[in-house]
Amino acid sequence: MEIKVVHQIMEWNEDCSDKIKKDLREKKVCLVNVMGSPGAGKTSVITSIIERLSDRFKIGVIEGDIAGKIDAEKIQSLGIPVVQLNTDGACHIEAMAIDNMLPDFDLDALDVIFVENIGNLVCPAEFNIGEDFRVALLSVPEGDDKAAKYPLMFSTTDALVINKYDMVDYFDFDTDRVVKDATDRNPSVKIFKVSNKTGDGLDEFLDWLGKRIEDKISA
Ligand SMILES: Nc1nc2c(ncn2[C@@H]2O[C@H](COP(=O)(O)OP(=O)(O)O)[C@@H](O)[C@H]2O)c(=O)[nH]1
Ligand SMILES: [Mg+2]
Ligand SMILES: [Zn+2]
Repeated sequence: MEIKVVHQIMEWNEDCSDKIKKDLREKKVCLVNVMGSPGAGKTSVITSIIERLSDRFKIGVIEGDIAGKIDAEKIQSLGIPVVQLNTDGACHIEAMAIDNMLPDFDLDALDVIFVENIGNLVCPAEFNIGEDFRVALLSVPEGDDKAAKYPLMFSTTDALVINKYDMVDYFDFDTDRVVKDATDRNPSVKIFKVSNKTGDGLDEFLDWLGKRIEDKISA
């Protein structure tokens, strides 16, 4: 007789992710999962979002890091409610951690929570954390082969931000290749070329992001 195999952790994670979605829908709060390599610019892009969208949306942030609270301190200095999640070695965030952290926020006073996931192009993409949508970052210095090498990250994201585009002339970075690799697997992905240093490309990205948040909290 065949032995039954149950994938406990993933199923548990999915249940918890669904619960978070339900809880946040009731509170009309949108959750955005921001992913990418260490140094891709996740904190920088969240900072740009706060600077440009906080007159329109009430924003909260969950900062995921293996250790420390460097990024949470940056966000707090902008006057934004933030909670730091330390995974103490774990390389991704699971839904249960988010569920445990939500009571730390006044959800009635928020429109959107951005979660900065652990810097990693692999397993964060495997775990839903109750997000309404995903934003994946790939920065120019990481190289143009990453969408092909880490397919799950780029095939499950709603938006791909190609960050540090101010550096594109200094690297052999074939943007068309990234766009092709990402869209072959994920035809509906929105791709933005952005520089958080110069601000180029941010308007297009923030237009899209603002509409997605608006749709979610007015639904
Ligand atoms: N040149 C350039 N540097 C950037 C850009 N975005 C972020 N950085 C720099 O990249 C480094 C890592 O950024 P950070 O936001 O901390 O990345 P994270 O680890 O993904 O959160 C920092 O030194 C940023 O100043 C960009 O668009 N252009
Ligand atoms: Mg960071
Ligand atoms: Zn992991």
